[in-house]
Amino acid sequence: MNQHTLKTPHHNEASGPDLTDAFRASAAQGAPRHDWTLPHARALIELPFMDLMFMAQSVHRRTFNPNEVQMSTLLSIKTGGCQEDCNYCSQSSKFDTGLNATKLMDTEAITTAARRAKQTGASRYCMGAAWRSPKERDMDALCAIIEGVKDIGLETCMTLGMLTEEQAVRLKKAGLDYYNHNIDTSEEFYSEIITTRTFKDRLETLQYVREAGINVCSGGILGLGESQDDRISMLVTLANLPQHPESVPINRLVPIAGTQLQDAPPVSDLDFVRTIALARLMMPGSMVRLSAGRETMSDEMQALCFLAGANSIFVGERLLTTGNPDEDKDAALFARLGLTPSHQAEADLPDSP
Ligand code: SAM
Ligand code: DTB
Ligand code: SF4
Repeated sequence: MNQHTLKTPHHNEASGPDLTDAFRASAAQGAPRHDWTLPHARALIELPFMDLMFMAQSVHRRTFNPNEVQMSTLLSIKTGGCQEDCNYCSQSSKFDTGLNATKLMDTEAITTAARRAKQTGASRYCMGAAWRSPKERDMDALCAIIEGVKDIGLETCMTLGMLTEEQAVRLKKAGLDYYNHNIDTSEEFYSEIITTRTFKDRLETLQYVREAGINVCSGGILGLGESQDDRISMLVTLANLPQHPESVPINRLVPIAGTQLQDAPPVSDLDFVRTIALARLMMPGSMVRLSAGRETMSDEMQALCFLAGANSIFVGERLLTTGNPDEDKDAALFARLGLTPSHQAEADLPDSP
């Protein structure tokens, strides 16, 4: 690297190089750490944009092929009527969003949809349920669904709300590969967004999932009215878990009419890209998923997200209840950027404890 590749380190006159330099140096080398603090992470996200992008892309290339992006498909297996009050969500029964609530889908209907997804190139099938937590009476059906989707040759991921320790173990035994459970935002801002559960509840489920041996998928949403420090704090929590999540979805809020956040001011493109870069630097071995909100992103904006280290997306015309770019549009984007679908599973990656 020549002297113009990164901002010169700053020195504290009294005590020599300050700790920020140590964090910055280890981040530049892609060394995973679990002792992040807000000021040290802030010093990275506030780097000049070119330095931040260069650093994030350099770290990205140490572990990943920069021209490959993993693709997952989503299916809502139980829609609407949720008891939680997440104030961004179309599926909360606290808001009138015009959504029809459904029961848990039949295993056969799910496996039929999964077979179609496999044909379109997805390597993982993610199934979401609008539950606070699964009921014991649903567990047999959930296990049968996991077995059916695995038989098709797809990796399985579920997001069902909070789990008990026993439920996590049962899902693992049925063959579940990943569990998605987002912390959504910072601990400090959490109660502004959700009041029917706590940040601690979320962390507890993540611990059960990890202990059961299921790969962890956990991230959040930008555009909830949070500050930059809230975004940084959310990533500090994720990066300071005993093991980094294998997968970190970063969603841009899809504003839903009827919810409390229907008119939330959108997060700027460059602030979104900076947050992706910070996630890449703080969790260098994790897949960073550019999740909800791609319909509002230009090709150029998505290219910047991939340059910042995002390497996974959801494909297919629907997310859970909202739209996603259609397949032809994504195929054209991949062709423009010279990207190819990756089949690398996070679980195959070098450990980033
Ligand atoms: N009910 C389960 C739960 O909350 O964990 C699983 C489904 S929930 C819809 C999965 C995640 O989708 C949420 O944690 C949130 O991060 C994201 N999400 C939901 N609505 C969204 C929206 N309107 N825009 C962006 N992301 C959203
Ligand atoms: C995640 O972080 N994003 C996905 C997945 N995990 C389950 C869900 C996005 C939902 C977007 C709003 C909707 O379609 O209802
Ligand atoms: Fe329910 Fe999940 Fe939506 Fe919250 S995000 S209201 S828990 S479906």
